[in-house]
Amino acid sequence: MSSAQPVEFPGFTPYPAEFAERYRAAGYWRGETFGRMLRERAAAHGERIAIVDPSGLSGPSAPEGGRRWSYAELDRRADRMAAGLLARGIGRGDRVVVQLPNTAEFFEVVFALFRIGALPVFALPAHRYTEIGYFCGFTGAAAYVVPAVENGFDYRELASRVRSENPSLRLVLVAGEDPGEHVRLADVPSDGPGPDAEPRPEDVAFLQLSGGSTGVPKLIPRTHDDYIYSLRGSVELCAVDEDSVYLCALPAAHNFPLSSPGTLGTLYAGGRVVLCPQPGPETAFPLIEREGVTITGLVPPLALLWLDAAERGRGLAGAPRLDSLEVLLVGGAKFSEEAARRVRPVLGCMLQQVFGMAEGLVNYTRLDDPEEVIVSTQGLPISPDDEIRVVDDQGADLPAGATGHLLTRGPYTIRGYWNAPEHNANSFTGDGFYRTGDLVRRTATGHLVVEGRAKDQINRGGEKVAAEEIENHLLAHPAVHDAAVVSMPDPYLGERTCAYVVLRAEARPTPPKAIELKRFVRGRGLADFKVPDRVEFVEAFPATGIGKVSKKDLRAAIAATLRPAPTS
Ligand code: OOB
Repeated sequence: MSSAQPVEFPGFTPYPAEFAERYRAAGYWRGETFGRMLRERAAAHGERIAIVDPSGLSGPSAPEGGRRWSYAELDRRADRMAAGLLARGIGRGDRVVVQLPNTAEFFEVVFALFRIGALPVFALPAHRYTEIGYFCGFTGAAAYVVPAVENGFDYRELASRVRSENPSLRLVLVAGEDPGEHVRLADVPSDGPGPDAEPRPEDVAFLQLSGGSTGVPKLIPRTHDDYIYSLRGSVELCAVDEDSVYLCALPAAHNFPLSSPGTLGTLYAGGRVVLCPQPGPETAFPLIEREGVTITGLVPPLALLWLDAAERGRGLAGAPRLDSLEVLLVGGAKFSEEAARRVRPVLGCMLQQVFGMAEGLVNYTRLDDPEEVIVSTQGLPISPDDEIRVVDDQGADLPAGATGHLLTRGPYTIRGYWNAPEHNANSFTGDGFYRTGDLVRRTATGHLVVEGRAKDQINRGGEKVAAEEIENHLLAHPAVHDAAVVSMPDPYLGERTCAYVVLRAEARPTPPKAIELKRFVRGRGLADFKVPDRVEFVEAFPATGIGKVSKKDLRAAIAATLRPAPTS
């Protein structure tokens, strides 16, 4: 099989040639691709187990104790799935929206697409009609892969609706026994011919989703070269090797459990991935014991749940033992120092804080950092060639200790969102630094501490909500004149969303209830985590000096309302 001719991928901003050369010369980009990576691991590890899916698919054919696929089997399945997808007209450069839960099929499909050179678009199981319709429309997706029914939600119906409105969508594949009007994923694999050319290492491998701070999510094109480098770096820093067992508790499609070091990092290292259908301790703890899990990654609210459950279970007869666990990664949102201090004594494992972003840059505290650094910072970048700038509002560089805007450029950070020239003009500097929207400070040792955020986004326990997106949905309600969505403090999630609403004059005599507006937003087909947690009605918004809505004042107002009354 030969390497293919370059395929034009319009809308992709490549790394400038001199940077690409530098990253290759430094040995970061080694010309690997995901398809070949799996082939090589299968050759090296053959019958070792790659994937454990304890749930299997629900239904009568789910084997006891779940499914265990060796590297050889995953490799074979990816080949057969690739051949079947090709036979059904999915080819190189096609976009395929993948919305699968934490099941073995996720890896079968994704590696098949990698082999073909078709691009997975990683949707989350929580996404609904509005988001999926947008991903399919914006990317001109050729196919969409869903489970049948998951957590009480029928994805087949969602797929029917999205398909009827997106002519580009030729194929809907359903992982489950009953595909409805669509095609059963299990009927796709074939022994037919595979792709006649491999994707190149510098090609875009997939589109990841941005947390977003704009009206619609932006798509993040990651190449084989850049992403595999971030895997290799992560694997090294987290000491993952072929004896590691990684528990994937967060949604597999998210960048954190995918690559930090995540499922793909673990497969890169020849280790074992255990898929956790639900992230709560009642599901995860018994799996940790049964499968000898050594490492996992969680967002802060889940880490808190685990800590509390482990504390309650300590010394109780029959409580699952977590002795095998060596490393817990916590990231996606700020982990409080107080909680961070509990990890080692309560769970008996090391903590690594992770501060990363789907756009690229990932920082880790190191396993051998002093305890104080581990609990109070968000770590150092993976690469010596990750360029970090902390700047003031005017773009001037700030010294260590000062808080400012984090800008970054490096061997695995994108140079542009896909097909978004206007956003790119705002999100990147002229010389290619990505404006992360995070406010950070550097310690004397160079460790980063996340101090806040300049982007108009709410970080709901790691799930990102773009204020503008929700405001647009609220504005579609006939009674709403204006809307401003802000974060409010929450002891469990860190932040929740509060929507401030100004009603139209004609709606004021019979105002809608808060619950009605929440229902309205949900009814527009949005992921549940984006529905405002609270709605506050006001006559007018406080304004800044230049007449913009002062979200700072709104945040302060709701925080003051929530603050417990001082006890005397
Ligand atoms: C991860 O990726 P995204 O793309 O969902 O979100 C990125 C944003 C960052 O810009 C920052 O605002 C926030 O999430 N964030 C953190 C954080 N980790 C991420 N804020 C404070 N402390 C942290 N430790 O969330 C992500 C991607 C890869 C690895 C880990 C997390």
